[in-house]
Amino acid sequence: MSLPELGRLEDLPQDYRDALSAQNLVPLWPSLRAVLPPGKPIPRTRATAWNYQTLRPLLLKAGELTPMEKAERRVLVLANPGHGLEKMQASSTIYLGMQLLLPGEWAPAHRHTPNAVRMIVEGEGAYTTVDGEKCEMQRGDLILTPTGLWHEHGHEGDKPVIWLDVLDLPMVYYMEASYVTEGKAQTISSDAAGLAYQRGGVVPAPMFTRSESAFPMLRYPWVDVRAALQTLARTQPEIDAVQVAYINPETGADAQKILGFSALMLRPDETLQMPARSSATVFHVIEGGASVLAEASSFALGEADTCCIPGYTGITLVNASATEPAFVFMADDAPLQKKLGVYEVRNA
Ligand code: GTQ
Repeated sequence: MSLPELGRLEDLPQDYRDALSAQNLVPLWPSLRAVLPPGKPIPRTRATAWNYQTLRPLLLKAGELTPMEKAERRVLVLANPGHGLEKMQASSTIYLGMQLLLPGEWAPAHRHTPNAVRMIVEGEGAYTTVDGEKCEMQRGDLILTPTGLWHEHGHEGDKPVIWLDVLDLPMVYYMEASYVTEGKAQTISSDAAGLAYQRGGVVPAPMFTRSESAFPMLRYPWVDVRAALQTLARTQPEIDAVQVAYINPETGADAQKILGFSALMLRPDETLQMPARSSATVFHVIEGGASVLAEASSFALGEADTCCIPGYTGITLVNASATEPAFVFMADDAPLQKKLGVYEVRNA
């Protein structure tokens, strides 16, 4: 059923419009259909892909052009043209950046209100210290930098290290709650506190006491996540999707409060139809190749390529190989939408 057409701003006498403006008043009806479109939102977020082999030399060039002291964080932001590049957002809530650290460099300690995670893309020997815990960075590892925790990055290896930053910065910035505090180098208190969580089904419980830390596990090593996916594929071949969620092992809740993270194994030759969900989704290929098809868009992603698909869009993923699995990291804003009561899944 089509909705009745509403009056336009131009239909109103100019002196009346001026009188409204002078009092900081705005008539709703000319804009009502824009803010409450029928049936489904009109996203600003455009389906967009970023090719790693194209952005990599540009990021390495930034390493020549801009020393660490002039960057603090040497990052090229994966910006969605639908929002305007200067907004530095991949979707309405998600920020993506590729960060470069060269051998011997140090990105100084700070803490901020937005939550971050790092997905390590290439290189060896770098580490990030989060709340005193030294987390080594290896390909495919996910490292949390939750809101308010001190963090700094260092590099003891001999080749460039690159990782993907995923932050809820656009959301926290929109709330006018985004700020940073600079700090001194942290004293490392542990380099393995999270290791005690790496066996499913058991958690540390000294003297029958469980951790009350809001973020008990900061590093999710890729070797373990990959092994979990392969075990799932082997033991439950009938499963709809070989997918695992990154969670807080103490509570079982999402690893962070605003953005959600998961890893998916596409079996050889697999085509996976994902229902339209209200949340926007980011895909980043850890290993292999995958095509992402979403309405009129289609991206053939290779290793380390990244794309963002707006919400309310059905998505089909296709493994490009008939013989090898593909491994894909995903980020979305479903935890936020669920907390706010606006999360939806629309089955075709
Ligand atoms: O590494 O702390 O991509 O503070 C953007 C803001 C990374 C970081 C980003 C940040 C960081």
